Amino acid sequence: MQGETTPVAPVSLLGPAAVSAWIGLGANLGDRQAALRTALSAMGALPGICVQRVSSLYGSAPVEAGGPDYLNAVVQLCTTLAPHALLAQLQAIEQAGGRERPYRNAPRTIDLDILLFGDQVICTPTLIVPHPRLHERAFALRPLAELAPELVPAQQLAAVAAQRIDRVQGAGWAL
Ligand code: A4P
Ligand code: MG
Repeated sequence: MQGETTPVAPVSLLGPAAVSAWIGLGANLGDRQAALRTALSAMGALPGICVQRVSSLYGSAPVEAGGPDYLNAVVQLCTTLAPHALLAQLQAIEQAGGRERPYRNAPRTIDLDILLFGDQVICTPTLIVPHPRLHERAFALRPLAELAPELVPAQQLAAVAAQRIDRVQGAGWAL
């Protein structure tokens, strides 16, 4: 029909076995934007990972945590890595970014969480996907909904509407 477009699945340079993974990025210590940008380019440099899309940058009040405001964003990766291998690579990037873990939800230079890994449901001692607190957090849901509204039910966004979060910059923050 004229005027209608057919949705086209994103073409992956990694081949048909590649899966879309959605990663939440957060930082509330040091040069937060530089830390997010460094983590993003480190992800893109890894074999078996393509960065497909990057959300806007959001400023957010700490949720269930103290310390300064966060910068948060979500990126869509395409990857041939298995989920635990991806987690290990993300943790290595966190370490390189000076991440310290003195106590639960402590302020951090960089946090990289796997929010979704394709449509997989994973429940192991070291990895739970979808991320177990995704649905409770505007700082993850808002940028995810910006990139993939079909993945975020409207009632989930409504339920976190009281959490303070502001879009501070478009996707150009990543350049
Ligand atoms: N782990 C299990 N599942 C996953 C997953 N899907 N992705 C395990 C990443 N890691 C996963 O994580 C602790 C352990 O969770 C890891 O060893 C891994 O095996 P961590 O990164 O050491 O600690 P964390 O980040 O404090 O834990 P977590 O569970 O990611 O924390 P949350 O619940 O995400 O909360 N407020 C604002 N405004 N913005 C934020 O970014 N972040 C948090 C962290 C709290 N409040 C915040 C923000
Ligand atoms: Mg984490």
